[in-house]
Amino acid sequence: MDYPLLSSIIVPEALKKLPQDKWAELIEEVRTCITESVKKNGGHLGPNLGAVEIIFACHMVFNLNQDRLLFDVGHQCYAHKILTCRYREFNRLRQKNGLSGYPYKKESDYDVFRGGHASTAISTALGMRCGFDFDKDQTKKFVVSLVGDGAMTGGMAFEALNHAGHIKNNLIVILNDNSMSISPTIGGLAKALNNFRHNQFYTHLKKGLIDRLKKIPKLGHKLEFMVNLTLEEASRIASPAQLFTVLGFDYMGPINGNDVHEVISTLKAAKKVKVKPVLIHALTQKGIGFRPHGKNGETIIGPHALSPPKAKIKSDKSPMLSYSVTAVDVLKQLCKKNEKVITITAAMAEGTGLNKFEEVFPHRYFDVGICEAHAVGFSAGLAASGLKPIFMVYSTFLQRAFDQIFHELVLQQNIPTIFCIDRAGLVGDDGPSHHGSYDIAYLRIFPNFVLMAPKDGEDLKNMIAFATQLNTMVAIRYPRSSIPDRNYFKKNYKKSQKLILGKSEVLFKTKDKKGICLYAYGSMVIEASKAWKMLAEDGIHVTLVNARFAKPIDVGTLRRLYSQHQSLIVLEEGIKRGGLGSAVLEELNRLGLDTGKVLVKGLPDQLVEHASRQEQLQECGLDSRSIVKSVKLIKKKLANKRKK
Ligand SMILES: Cc1ncc(C[n+]2csc(CCOP(=O)(O)OP(=O)(O)O)c2C)c(N)n1
Repeated sequence: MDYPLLSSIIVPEALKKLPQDKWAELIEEVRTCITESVKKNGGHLGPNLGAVEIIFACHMVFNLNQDRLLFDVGHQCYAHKILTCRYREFNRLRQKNGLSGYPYKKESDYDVFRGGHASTAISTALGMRCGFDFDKDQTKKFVVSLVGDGAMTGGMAFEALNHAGHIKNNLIVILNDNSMSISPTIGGLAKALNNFRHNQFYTHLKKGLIDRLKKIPKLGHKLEFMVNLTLEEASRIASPAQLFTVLGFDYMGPINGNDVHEVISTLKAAKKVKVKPVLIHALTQKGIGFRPHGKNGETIIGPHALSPPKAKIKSDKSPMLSYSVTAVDVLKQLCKKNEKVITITAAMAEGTGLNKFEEVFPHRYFDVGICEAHAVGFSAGLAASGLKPIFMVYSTFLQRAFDQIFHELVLQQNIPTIFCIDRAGLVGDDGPSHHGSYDIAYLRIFPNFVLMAPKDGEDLKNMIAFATQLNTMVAIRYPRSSIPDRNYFKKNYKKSQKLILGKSEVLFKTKDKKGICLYAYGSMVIEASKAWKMLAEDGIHVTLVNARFAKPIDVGTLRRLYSQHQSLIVLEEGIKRGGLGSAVLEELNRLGLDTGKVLVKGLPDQLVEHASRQEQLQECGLDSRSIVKSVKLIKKKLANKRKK
């Protein structure tokens, strides 16, 4: 693909020299560059196409080598990457060693904060703005944050707005309002924004009146001013403007966020406001310029790409079901039998598959918006009223609700709530902001939590049903991956064992007296099983255990396995520090046993960058081949020891 205008911009500042009559052409190049890359690599097409003009305008109005542009979530920053001279690498977006799908400071100084989670950018921008005020050389720097209407519904965004109104400095917030989160935005704010968006009457009335007044000689301009003022005031009474002005913001808008000239003139006006934060309300269209059938009519990309891509499982050859889809199927069955079951999502109905549940049970489903902390509090309330809430949530986003897990659930002692934790483990191309690395470690510390992970669809089904019978808090984690073939484990090992609280499932027991035991949790069972097969082909027979529980752990079986094997390898797709491996070490230590026999293989104490999930598993030594290597290495070491 040729990008003649983009290639002429050697440094981002050169953009300002681009003649106005070339702007539309450049914007078209940016859109093509985005679409071409997403077509190949997946990514957030809709939000990025919708934000091109706003980002272009920011580059025109601000000096972004001095001023700061912060992206909320960061999933809409592609135009910014392209305009900051990264368009050549853009075709490797989200690939191993390629560009990240989010702002990333290591890539460019124009990326201020690394992104991924929602509702954070007003806080960080306000902090920076205040920080600059401490240094006389930096007080003139502008700090701008670009926030979507979905992200604006998050608690942290509201907290930051509240604080910004109090601080009274010239923070600029651009509300990119496309009336969509991933699905349509939820809640009262969304409704107010939407009403305003559809209030064509107001906009037309104002424009028509002013155009006519302008024609009246002399008096026209005075009247125009008064009419403008009156209509502005009238609009404020029942509009989101009221919310933002009450909080202390200067509200500008609504403007057409896809009209570059309108955005530029509004940004220039915002720069002049000195003692108040400004909120620019920009209406944009998600996916604008998107041609689903390409220029020549060929289908280039599925419509879902207007939202973040669903759990596309690139590494798997067969069209197998994902854990997410299976979990929702199980919930639908369960719901028919148990009228107390209620499901909750925090704006991730599509990603978790819960939209399919809503189609069948709309009254047993809540989407609370991008508000995980609220979702946990809300679930606690549902449970306290006798229902069985099941919160379907990505592991990384549940982190938002750490204190609510403690205060609204654990502290209450009898609030049985279920978390179905999706994307638990490595997630592939979204990278470190989205890995579900920490849930085992941060849930294991709480009393009365039961932590489970299925090895396959049958386990998942049994675990969800089992969780609804337990009178406590339960977390079931599963990966961003397909479910193993339903006969896989039956074919290779004996019949699956009944699910009993705190009991693991021994799939194969070696007769080798100097044997090694693989103690695998959830998604690691399939990798361990593949390794088991490869090892068997080489004449090495290891014990294979499906741990099933990370809390309570199966101390009895572990003790037995410990005494019957030369070495125990714990495998988990979660952070090594504090995870299941730590739990095993703690228990063995408590029993006074030598923990030197135990090897813990899990996620490292560092960030794992974007790549495919399979590449990441390999990088972390968690794929079947790496497990084989570890077993052989231990065998060798043990043999050498015996020789000495
Ligand atoms: C804390 C958190 N929860 C959930 C998500 C998943 N997520 C990514 S983008 C998005 C929608 C954001 O909507 P909006 O801010 O309106 O931006 P748009 O995509 O519409 O431009 C969601 C829910 C997230 N990134 N962070």
